[in-house]
Amino acid sequence: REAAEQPIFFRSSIGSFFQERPQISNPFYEDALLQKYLKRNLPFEVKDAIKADLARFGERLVSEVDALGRQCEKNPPHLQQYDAWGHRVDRIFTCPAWNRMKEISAQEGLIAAGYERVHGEWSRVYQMSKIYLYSPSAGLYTCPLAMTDGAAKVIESLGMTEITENAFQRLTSRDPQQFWTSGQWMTERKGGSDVGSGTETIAHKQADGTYKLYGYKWFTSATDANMTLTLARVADPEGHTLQGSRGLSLFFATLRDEKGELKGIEVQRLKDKLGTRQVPTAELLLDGFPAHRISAEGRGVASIASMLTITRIHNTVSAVAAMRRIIQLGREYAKKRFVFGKFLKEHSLHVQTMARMEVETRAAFLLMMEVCRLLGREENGLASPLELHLLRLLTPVAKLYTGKQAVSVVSEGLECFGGQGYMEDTGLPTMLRDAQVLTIWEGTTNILSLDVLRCMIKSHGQVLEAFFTDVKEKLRTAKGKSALRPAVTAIDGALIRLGSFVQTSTQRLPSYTELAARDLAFSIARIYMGALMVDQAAWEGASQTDIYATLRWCEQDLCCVATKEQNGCYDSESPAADTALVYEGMPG
Ligand code: UCC
Ligand code: FAD
Repeated sequence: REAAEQPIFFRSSIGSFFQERPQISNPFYEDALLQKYLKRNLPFEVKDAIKADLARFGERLVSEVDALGRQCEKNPPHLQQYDAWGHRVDRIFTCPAWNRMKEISAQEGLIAAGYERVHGEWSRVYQMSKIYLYSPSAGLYTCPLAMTDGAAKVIESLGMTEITENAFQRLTSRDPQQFWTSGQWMTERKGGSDVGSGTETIAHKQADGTYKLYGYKWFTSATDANMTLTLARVADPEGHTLQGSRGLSLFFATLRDEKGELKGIEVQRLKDKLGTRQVPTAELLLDGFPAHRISAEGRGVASIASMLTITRIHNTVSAVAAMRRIIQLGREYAKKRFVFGKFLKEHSLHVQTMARMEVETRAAFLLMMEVCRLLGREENGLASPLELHLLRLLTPVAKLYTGKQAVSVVSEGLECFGGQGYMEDTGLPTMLRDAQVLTIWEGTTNILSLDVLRCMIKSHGQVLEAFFTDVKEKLRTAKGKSALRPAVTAIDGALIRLGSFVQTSTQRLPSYTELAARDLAFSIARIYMGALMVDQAAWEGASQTDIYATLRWCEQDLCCVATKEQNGCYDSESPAADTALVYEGMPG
């Protein structure tokens, strides 16, 4: 017991101890795995330029961007619907920091880099590495960027026309004065997943070949965008439309006229959201919104699919980036926080908790990079058929799995700061709120699991064959490394179980496979991530930590689909049992 000469808590004196806050430093230099990935994979001629740019950008993030991101959270957008004299004006106000993010995004070429293709097949790895570093500091400006990238991809894929060429130049511009962002309006009140039956918006053809759209878009994010891509049903001269997906066409439109006024749009309200509060997300009434049809009639969903690929990859990048940032902050904090006689860093149980988060993040990072690499190869005409199948399969797999991981890792990460992790003004709760959306928008976990089935069925199994071939190849190259043997054995075993499940399930009803879809997608994710980790750890430049992380990852249940005999729950009796379980005690 120390005898206090003077009380330290009295009147205005609030004690002398203040916990030091966690600080970020250059996220590029702090990211050992990113650096190893670039060192291992980038060809000599591009390595130095990319690394130098990422290191410079990392400094800019710390010195300038991170504070702007915080401003975006603290000053959310607001809507002015009427002016003082009662005129409907529908102006969305965003804070200066949000507007500055737009300029920075253009200057840094965050979209341009993907389309200039200066680094050939590595252009996407370069661009996405930059966005990965940017994301946790960006105040969710990554949301409009994702949709902007997606729109550029759709325009490029459909072939440039007189109407879309200017838009493409702007979406991919490095000049802040020229740069445009795009929205992506698919969701209506009846359905965001089920777009085919949910879309009520009708397009009426005008004499000049353009259209006017009438409908209600229930979620439109970053509605401060310059343009949008959206879906609607073309009405015939009698006003009839075709229902279902086959009735949907894709439209391009700019939002405002020369005076900056919205054209044929009423902003009904801004959404009151759990997170993503930095982003203006609106409900829009389209009341004669002028638009151009850019897909063939009835090919709307198929034409917007390339956008979904890009935005789902961005979602993955944001998920992995959030995990990486919470670990960077958490480990820095653990060096400063002193409890029970030592720093948190010296409490093995605490470090074990963070090590588990690190294993998740490493696996997710490698999957993210693989998808970006495949995208770059596809866009540069270098992808083999096997790689094209993998890109199609791994895009939804990566989105659905990393979204779930991000919620769990970021939640654990908040706990690493104790009560402070729950305090708004630390900025930490924002990370959890913003992680939660990653599992919902751009397709929920179940919808993406069904997308995995869709691509397996549509390719007549070739997508899955590519998966098996590639995993086996990755394991083969690592078989000589004795330290990795337990991991290789675990993946081998999981692959056999998955293979036999797929074999038996093809003889069953589609409803059986549908019930297994989520477990199947999770199994594909875990096995593929394991294979990527083995591959990384088998590299001659790998470190002991790569091996350790791989072994830890492969300790989990890598194949979580099961047949009835293995207590699987996908047969014809399961839905009734599930329903009884869920609805027990609920009247009606
Ligand atoms: O949430 C949104 C924006 C959020 C803000 C941006 C954040 C970005 C991340 C930033 C991080 C910070 S925008 C709304 C997103 N909405 C969705 O993702 C919709 C979810 N629902 C689906 O994905 C459904 O599966 C649908 C809508 C695609 C299902 O439609 P259908 O019409 O029932 O599907 P079909 O009939 O199976 O497919 C129609 C065609 C087929 O091609 P064809 O006709 O040639 O046989 C499919 O193969 O579309 C093709 N298709 C695809 N192709 C469908 N999905 C895909 C796909 N994923 N890839 C390639
Ligand atoms: P529902 O389809 O009603 O889903 C409810 C639940 O049912 C989910 O758990 C889902 O997985 C499950 N489910 C649905 N169908 C099936 C099935 N066949 N089998 C098994 N389970 C199923 N949309 C846009 O178009 N543009 C935007 O800019 C945009 N911004 C958004 C911003 C935010 C912050 C949020 C939260 C959403 C945004 N959305 C946007 C909408 C978003 O894409 C949809 O909310 C999402 O796709 C889910 O659709 P839903 O809300 O209709 O959910």
